[in-house]
Amino acid sequence: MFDKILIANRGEIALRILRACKEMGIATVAVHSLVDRNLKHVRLADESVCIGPNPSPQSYLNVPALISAMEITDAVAVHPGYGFLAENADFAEQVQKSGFTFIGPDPDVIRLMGDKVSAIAAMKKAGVPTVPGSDGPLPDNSERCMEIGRSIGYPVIIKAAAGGGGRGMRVVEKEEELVNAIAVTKSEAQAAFGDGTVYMEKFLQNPRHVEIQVMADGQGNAVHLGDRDCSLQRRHQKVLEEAPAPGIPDEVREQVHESCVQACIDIGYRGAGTFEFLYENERFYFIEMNTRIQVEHPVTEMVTGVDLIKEQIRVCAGEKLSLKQEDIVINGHAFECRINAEDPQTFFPSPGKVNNFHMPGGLGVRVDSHLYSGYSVPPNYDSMIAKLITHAEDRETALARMRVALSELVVDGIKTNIPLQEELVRDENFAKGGVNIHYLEKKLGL
Ligand code: MV4
Repeated sequence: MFDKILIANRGEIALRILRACKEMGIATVAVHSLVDRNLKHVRLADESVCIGPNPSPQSYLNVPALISAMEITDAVAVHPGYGFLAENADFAEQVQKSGFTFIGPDPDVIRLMGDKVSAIAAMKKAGVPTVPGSDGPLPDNSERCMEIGRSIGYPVIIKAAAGGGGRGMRVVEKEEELVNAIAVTKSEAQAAFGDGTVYMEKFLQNPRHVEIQVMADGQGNAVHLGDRDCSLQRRHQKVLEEAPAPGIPDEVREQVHESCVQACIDIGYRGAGTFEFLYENERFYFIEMNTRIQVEHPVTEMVTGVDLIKEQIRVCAGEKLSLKQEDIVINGHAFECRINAEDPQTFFPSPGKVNNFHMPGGLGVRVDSHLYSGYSVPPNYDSMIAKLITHAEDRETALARMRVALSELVVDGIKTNIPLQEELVRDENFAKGGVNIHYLEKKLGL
């Protein structure tokens, strides 16, 4: 096992990783920007290194500073968390070339999944259901593109191969708009990602966002840990997630789970991963794979009882998967409310000092947060300040538990989205289960 891990992240996920390391008896190095010197995990880590000024490009994205920090502290592995460098294949490669271990899949696998065209091809080959589409980059030929569009049927969506997470895509309603839409998406993709490759898919009008959690050891063993529904989102930012995804027929669910496990084995996957699907009319359609631990991983931990961060560390240290598929049982239901420092009406970030912080508690209540009374939320980073998670024997009870937990939560001094979350956990349609990806934006009148 690793002697010492450097945590290349901040906030709640850095604290989450720190806790896993401590449980495993692994020494920890926290790295932080200037403004982050008082973060909770920095105080609790065995060692800490200031890696640069506040802007992320000069600190949390500063690869030479991170590698230097590993060298001077004798850390042997780096956990990237989510965001920042978590899915940067060049960073993973630099880490390896410097003689350290990147806690994640091989750089080549990150690269394969980072290019959505190659990711979809790999998934299709492994038997994962995909969206009807161009099955490759669009050619530089208008006639051929129009033929592809006609064979798929309108509406279609043009996506950048280097995009993902909602960046670099455009819906096309009819053939007359196709050629222009391709040209615009291409030039935007070239400017944003330095890669103008685009592909085409059938545009699904009212899908849900359902994702499958996997864990693999890169030695031929892989398991799935069930699914999550993350349909409640605004501008591609998830707001409230749950596990398992409600109302999916057992056969449909089992088939897609198995296809994800097979795909992990096919591509030699190692670590934690998430297969993102659109789900519509009882069918799954693969769209992207995330090669990192995700924000919403706690709902899966609550219903499976598996510590995903510890397992991720174990398999990336070269151990065989400690889990067998038959030992993974989905127990009850879990919700996660993302608590953001933002105006609940305008969604504008609201940094500043938290005068008072009161955490909810009780059976089946979990709070993943780096907050404490007196902490100042800096303006430089993501506005998420806490994740409130509830777990119970069934969906209704877990949702009732969330209503109680939210009513106990106090974050004083800054604006937060707690009022929005209070409204969502009382929404009748959400309570029924299975709202689609447009539900929240429609409710908000966007
Ligand atoms: C789609 C789609 C409909 N049809 N692809 C947006 C984020 C990126 N991961 C993929 N996205 C979408 N791809 C096809 N063929 C609709 C979306 C989409 C979406 C997906 C998941 C969660 C929220 C979303 C919000 C708007 C659009």
